[in-house]
Amino acid sequence: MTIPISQIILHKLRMNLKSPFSTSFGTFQEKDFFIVEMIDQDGNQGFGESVAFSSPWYSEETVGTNQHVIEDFLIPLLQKHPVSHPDEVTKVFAPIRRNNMAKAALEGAVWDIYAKRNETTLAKALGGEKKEIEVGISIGIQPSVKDLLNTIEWAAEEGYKRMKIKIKPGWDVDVLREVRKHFPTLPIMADANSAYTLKDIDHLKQLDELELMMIEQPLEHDDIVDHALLQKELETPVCLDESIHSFDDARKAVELGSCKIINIKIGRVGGLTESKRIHDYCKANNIAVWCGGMLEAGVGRAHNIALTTLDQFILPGDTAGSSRYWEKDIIEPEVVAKNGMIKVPDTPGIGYEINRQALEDFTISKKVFTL
Ligand code: OSB
Ligand code: MG
Repeated sequence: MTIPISQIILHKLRMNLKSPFSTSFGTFQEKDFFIVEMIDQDGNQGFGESVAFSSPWYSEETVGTNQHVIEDFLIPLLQKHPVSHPDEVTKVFAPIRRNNMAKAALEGAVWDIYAKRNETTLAKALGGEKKEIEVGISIGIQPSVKDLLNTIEWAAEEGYKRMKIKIKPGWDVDVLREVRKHFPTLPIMADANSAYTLKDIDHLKQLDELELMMIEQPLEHDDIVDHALLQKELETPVCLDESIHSFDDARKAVELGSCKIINIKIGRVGGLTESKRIHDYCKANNIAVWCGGMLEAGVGRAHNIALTTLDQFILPGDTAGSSRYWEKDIIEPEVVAKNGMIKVPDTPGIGYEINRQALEDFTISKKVFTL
């Protein structure tokens, strides 16, 4: 039986991060993004969140390109091709190249509505069994080493299971040495967001003495060849983020030896169905995966939690609690991480209610599409 989608509502939101978040490519403070609301003929509501940012720094997609692609291409495809299972959405969207975050926002809403129609949780609909998930935290580039040490100490007290420290040239080996000195046994890793080239091999090799869990995306955002050369020279495992946009990207990177670990972001790979395919391939090939983050509001956070219940997500992800990012989130209850664990909700779909008042308060525009 097809899922009788009757309406899609695109909510454009603006939310302000509690504190600026800095990476090697730029700083985030105010965040504009889309929440997709989908309504079926039986009155079920499904929600998805686009993780595209306002500027094309992390990838080529933006809030603006999402709007164009969702309105002018993806919704018309859904109007023409009804689906009976969310896995079919990937095929319906296949004629459109890339634009994975736009696709994932709609696909996520279809998954939520599908789980609700079947009176099951999104986690179970995906095949996940964990009752709680382990999470870590991503710490942006700080004004000083002292600030970084203080933040790590706070995160350790909160119980986060691993600390990811953003690095860039000039804020890397020396800073991490200092961190290691103060926290000799803490699980730490580094994320470079493509700030280095192969010319930096000797510099990066110094990281090997610090026993990092991994280094994430040290080289170009679109590279898997140079990463394979780098991984041969480094003892520290390489984890790929930006370079992996699909199942085939993951397969090729693993075959080339470009990484030992993969960060799966639902938006970057075009949805939950593709995320699951990458997960299954990594499981069969003994590659550890974890769930990345894009400074999501509650809806995106809920999708990340559901995905992380799959069993090859053996490393703590970046899905910290709502209060790490927002004064007020758009879901109820908000996501709470206690001792680095998040309880997987057991009510149907994403398992969190939308806080309609908060959604409205953060809305800057809204558009309704009838199917
Ligand atoms: O590289 O994982 C990344 C934030 C924005 C863009 C890219 C990245 C990040 C993070 C933060 O590391 C993850 C989070 O806390 O949501
Ligand atoms: Mg990253």
